[in-house]
Amino acid sequence: MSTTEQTYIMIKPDGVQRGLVGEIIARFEKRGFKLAALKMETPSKELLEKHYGDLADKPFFPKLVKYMLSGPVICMVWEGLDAVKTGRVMLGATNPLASNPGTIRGDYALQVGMNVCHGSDSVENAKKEIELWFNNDVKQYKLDAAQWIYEA
Ligand code: IDP
Ligand code: MG
Repeated sequence: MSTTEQTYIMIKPDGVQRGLVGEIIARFEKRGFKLAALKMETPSKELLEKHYGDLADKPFFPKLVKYMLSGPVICMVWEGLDAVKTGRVMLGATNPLASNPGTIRGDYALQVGMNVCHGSDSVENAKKEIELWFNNDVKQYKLDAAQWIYEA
């Protein structure tokens, strides 16, 4: 059981513009995850093309990059038990119309090209994304509440 798994979560430009930053952070905090890194960033085209490199040959790729360049984003690393998979569950399905209510996309979005947030899809990709966006500069500290989140 790893309570130190980390995931890269990003609030996309629409999430920032729509005032969802606090709400999204609150959901991860309240769930019990530990905030390990946080910044606002206006990413370059090159950075975004690297981040979404696996999708480079998709027809929607240019539109995706344009969307992600449309304003600042919030970059975060959240840490805790099963953080990658649980983060994805909290985000909801890629297409918001297929996302359950109670998920971020299921509560706040309607279209795939405006789906508010990003979350790593595997531990391996989380590692790559944390290196890409934070150069691995994540904080290490003890979350005192952990004793009330994790069983002894
Ligand atoms: P994910 O964000 O749920 O991991 P991916 O398949 O990795 O989904 O796609 C990355 C992002 O590209 C999506 O979050 C969405 O913003 C955008 N995207 C994915 N599929 C489409 C599409 O069919 N049309 C437009 N944008 C898309
Ligand atoms: Mg993805």
